[in-house]
Amino acid sequence: MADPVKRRPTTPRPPRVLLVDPYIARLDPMERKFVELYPSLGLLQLGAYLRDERVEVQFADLTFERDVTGLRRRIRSFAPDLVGVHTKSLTMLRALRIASLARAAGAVSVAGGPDAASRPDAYLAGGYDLVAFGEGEATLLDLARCVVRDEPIAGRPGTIVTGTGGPIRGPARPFLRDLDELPLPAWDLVDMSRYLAHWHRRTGERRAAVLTSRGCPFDCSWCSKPTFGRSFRQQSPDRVLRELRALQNLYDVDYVRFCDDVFGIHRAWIEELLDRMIDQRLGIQFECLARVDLLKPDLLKRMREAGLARVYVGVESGSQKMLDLMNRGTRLEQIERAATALRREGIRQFWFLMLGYPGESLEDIESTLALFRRFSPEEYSVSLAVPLPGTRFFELVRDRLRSVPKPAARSGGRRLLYEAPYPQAFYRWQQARFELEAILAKARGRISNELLGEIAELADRIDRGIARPLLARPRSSTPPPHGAGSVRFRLPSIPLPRRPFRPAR
Ligand code: B12
Ligand code: SF4
Repeated sequence: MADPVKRRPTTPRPPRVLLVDPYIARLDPMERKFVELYPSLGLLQLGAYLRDERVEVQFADLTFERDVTGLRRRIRSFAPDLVGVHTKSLTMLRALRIASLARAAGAVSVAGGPDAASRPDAYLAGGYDLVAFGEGEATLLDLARCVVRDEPIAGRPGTIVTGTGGPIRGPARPFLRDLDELPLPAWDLVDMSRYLAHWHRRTGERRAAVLTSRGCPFDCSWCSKPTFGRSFRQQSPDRVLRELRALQNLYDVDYVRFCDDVFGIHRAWIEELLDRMIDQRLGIQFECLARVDLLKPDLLKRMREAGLARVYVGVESGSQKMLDLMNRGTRLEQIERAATALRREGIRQFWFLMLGYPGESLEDIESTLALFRRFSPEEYSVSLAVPLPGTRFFELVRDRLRSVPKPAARSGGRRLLYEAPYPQAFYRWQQARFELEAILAKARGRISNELLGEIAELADRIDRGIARPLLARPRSSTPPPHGAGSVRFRLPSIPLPRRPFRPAR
């Protein structure tokens, strides 16, 4: 392909960039039930960075849209030089459609974000002029300038274009050295009031998302980390507090989701942040995703004092063998310690569990269920292992991948995507067992323990006497029926120690 930039006339004006988040909440089967809506932090950060460099930026946020009709109009009216689209596997098909809208309007289209970086060929073949990989700020600015100056893009750092002899991949761009230098996210580019109203309706809180770091040094075998790899950088506690205060002042935010891959990797850093939050009586509640090895009881106490209300915990499996196979780097004792401390502190716990990872036996599934029974987390998600391109898990099962009909690409990994140890129907039954277990836990105190025990035992008997003989047979080559692959569940009423959040002092 000719260099896409060659199509553009030379122009002295500032570049115009339209950032697009192709995610449409109402079309996401998971989000319809469990909506976690926040504007894309990556794009908000890119928008702020470009604007500081005198690029004209708009953001087409499809989150609350029905389809791409409004986007088509937006492209026509703004006439961007560059249309930059954020990609996740869930939104790939729509992202490809947007490339054709950009092309029709004569704009250069660039796909960035985790999915395009993991499988650039698919985006280039699907109509994108180029794919950006790695950290986006400097790359997108460079591209915008190249486009208006009519300079060639092929070979620029952080980009991939299609050349006559195959893809031309520029060198990787070094990461930004100091995250504190990034401007605050450009919240004004999206309609924050819609997000805040959404949260207020759902929870009574005004929620926003915040990132304090980029990357993760751990190495779980199923984790896709195409952008930051195993690198890890974090903002100073000062910078984080500045962002929190800005959200409070501008949008009256009272609850924050820290979106870091893993929150509080360095003990000294998190202690300093927590101390400041407590000292300054910030009064913002928060939730975060954490690893059980980092959630030490004394730290959790401090986190609760600073406003921690809920933690997403990557438990994944109740079998040490499986944790080791996943290269998770955590131990069952750490799960038990963290779950106990969370319960003691009255902090809600949302467990991520995974079924169907290669090597998982019936006994391993049973151990996971037993752990789940023991701790009854308030919320959980049991999903089927999804081999994401670019991961070791993907390479491991590459020859066992199942061809997925197109609409499934939109289903957000809700079905078995590879020939797992057992057929999908068996995993669906196992998911139902977790669901039953959660219902029984919820009913504790309202129904006699004897009856609850009998129901649980009946389910175990069905498992051993019917489900296993019928469903846990060696895989056949016939594809199992389509259907849900992930169950997320919320337990509203497990009694927790009553410790309402109050800023210290
Ligand atoms: C926080 C988070 C969420 C939050 C999103 C909050 C928000 N709105 O930002 C929530 C919980 C809502 C979420 C949901 C989902 N997530 Co998520 N999420 C993350 C997480 C942990 C951090 C994302 C983030 O903010 N990163 C920091 C920013 C700065 O980085 P970034 O977004 O990658 O953007 C940078 C570059 O990629 C690049 N860039 C990004 N876009 C573009 C566009 C252009 C044009 C250019 C040039 C550059 C560029 O520049 C940015 C700045 O440097 C990542 C893991 C990770 N580390 O990326 C997973 C991750 C992105 N999520 C993932 C998935 C699968 C999902 C879901 C599909 C899960 C599901 N089945 O429900 C949904 C999708 C819903 C949606 N809205 O699209 C996967 C994506 C894998 C893939 N190949 O698609 C990831 C990588 C996790 C993983 N390892 O599997 N997620
Ligand atoms: S799953 Fe979490 S802890 Fe493991 S590598 Fe990915 S981001 Fe890091």
